Amino acid sequence: MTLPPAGPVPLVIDTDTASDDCFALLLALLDPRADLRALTIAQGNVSFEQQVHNAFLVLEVAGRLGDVPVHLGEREALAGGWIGAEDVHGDGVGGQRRSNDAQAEPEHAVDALLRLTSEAPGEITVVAIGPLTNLARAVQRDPGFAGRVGSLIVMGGSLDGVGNITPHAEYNIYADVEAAAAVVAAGFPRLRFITWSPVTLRDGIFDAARVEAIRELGTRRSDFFVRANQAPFDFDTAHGVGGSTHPDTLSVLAAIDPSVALEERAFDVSVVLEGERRGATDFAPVDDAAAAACTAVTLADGERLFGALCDVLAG
Ligand SMILES: [Ca+2]
Repeated sequence: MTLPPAGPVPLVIDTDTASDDCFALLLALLDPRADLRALTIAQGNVSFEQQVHNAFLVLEVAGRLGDVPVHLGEREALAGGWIGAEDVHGDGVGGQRRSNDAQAEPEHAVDALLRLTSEAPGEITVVAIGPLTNLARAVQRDPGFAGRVGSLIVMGGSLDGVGNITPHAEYNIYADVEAAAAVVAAGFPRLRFITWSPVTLRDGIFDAARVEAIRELGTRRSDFFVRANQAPFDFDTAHGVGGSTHPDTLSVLAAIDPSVALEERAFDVSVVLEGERRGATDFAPVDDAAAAACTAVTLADGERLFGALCDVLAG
């Protein structure tokens, strides 16, 4: 039994800002249950500079420019290189451009993660909705980091071995496999997963009717959503998914609204580093929750997810 938090949940979101990341950020910026302390940008979906652009566009759309610091992080995976997903996301915002020239903080994302958790040990929920490079660097730099994170929610992996960038691997894990392995081995005291399959594919889909309902809200934010969501909606529906997928938004909602997780179970987890299953996540159920490495949401309330995002897009 998880009791609802007493006040707004202090959050840091580590993001590869494109499409669903943007909607997750809108939720974190506008839902009164969230107290977003910082954004940290990780290499991922689209080019790093485009991701930075998209983050400032989202702050503008939310009316929160200047309120939340943006810290730039790692531009390549731990092992070097960058695996993008521009075939899914386009530029991540449907060609929309920001009209502000706000600047990122001079402090690096990894330094910000270390500092913010030192200033409030045990209090901050980190929601990681991109590849885990920044988190892994923080773990490498400071062995005490993991113990200072109150809760780490990772969007990544699959409970049933179904991938989305290879037949076996989910994108966020695959885009920095070594980082994911370092994070799951780091001993975060409360590590929670929102996975691609089956949870996102069953509970995190916005079909055409939902997208139309958002369009009909008729606000700047709903227009932003519809345009930024078009490319992934087209990609996903062309690949047999019944709409666009929203695991990042679900991850943020899980941080601020425990009731969206209808069922959450304890697991041990390992990341496959070698061979054709490189980037796969092996989750093994554990009876003793206290001894488990993590939990994973196994059933989520998709209507609650849709409603929570509609609430902030309607404003
Ligand atoms: Ca993401």
